Amino acid sequence: MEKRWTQDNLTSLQSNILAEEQKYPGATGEFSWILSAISLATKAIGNKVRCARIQDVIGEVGETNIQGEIQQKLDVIANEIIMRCLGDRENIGVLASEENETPFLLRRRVEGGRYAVLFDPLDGSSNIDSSVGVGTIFSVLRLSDEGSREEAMLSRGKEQVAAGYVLYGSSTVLVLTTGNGVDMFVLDQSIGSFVLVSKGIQIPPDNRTYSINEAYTNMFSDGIQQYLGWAHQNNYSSRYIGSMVADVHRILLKGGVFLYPPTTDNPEGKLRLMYEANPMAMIIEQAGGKAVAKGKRILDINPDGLHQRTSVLLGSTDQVDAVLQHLT
Ligand code: AHM
Ligand code: MG
Repeated sequence: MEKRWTQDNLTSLQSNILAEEQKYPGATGEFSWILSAISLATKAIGNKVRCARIQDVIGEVGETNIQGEIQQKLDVIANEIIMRCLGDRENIGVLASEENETPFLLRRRVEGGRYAVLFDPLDGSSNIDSSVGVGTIFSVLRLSDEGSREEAMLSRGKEQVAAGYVLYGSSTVLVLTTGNGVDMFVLDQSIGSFVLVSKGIQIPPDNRTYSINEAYTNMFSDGIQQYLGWAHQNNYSSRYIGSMVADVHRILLKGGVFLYPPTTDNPEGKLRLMYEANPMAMIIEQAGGKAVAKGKRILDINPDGLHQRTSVLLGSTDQVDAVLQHLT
């Protein structure tokens, strides 16, 4: 049962993590270090996002990233902030980003670098010039001893030890799971801290709302087109921001289903498995929902590359199942 927090019991992100760690004998406190760095980085990124058009942070830098996508100035700024905030954390061995072709090897395992942190520094950044909600997505994995730095982090999503996102929306919201439910924090600007507002979030069922870029309908499979036709006949509503963090956040709180299926242009899907689909899938599953791609649980996909793309179908279990019924 979701428990709501009030100002009467003010808990910061930091104290919540420390309290959670104390439940596990032998916990080393390593997460506190990683998550405090993520918290610092996202506060700094949020600050830049909120200065759009006041400072020179909007527009394209004239470069494309490894995905062949045009980089926005804020993509680059957000990436640099994360590198600066996480780069000196002693237990982070590897940092990998949507914006960098190869991951940064910070320190080897024998030097204490036990974790990889993978992130999309500013998801939905093509929306930034119209002040739409954008976000940072992150995934934390244990590094294996085997292989190159990239191979060492290519674990399935179900091996993630933590996942989360920060939505820079009308408020700045941090959603986090460490595999023990989903908690939500809101940045209280007056004290500069993420404050716990909701613990053990569960996605509500029975919300007939889908979130998909419906303009691509002719490029979707027959099954997806049939689902959309069925939804039109069955009193569905549609919400699509085009910023995954904002769309998924709405679904986490209100229910419904998010789809980014394969298209004829992107037959593997558009979204990235390791730092978009996997962390979102872990959050959604931890909140009682379902996340699949090509009929398979996203968290079970064996990755073959850091920037691998995947289709995404996630949300309330009943609404994901309603889509799957049309895909057989
Ligand atoms: P990005 O990581 O380059 O910002 O792209 C990912 C974004 C998602 O936030 C969003 O769900 C999707 O791209 C929207 O794509 P489209 O414009 O094709 O609907
Ligand atoms: Mg993205």
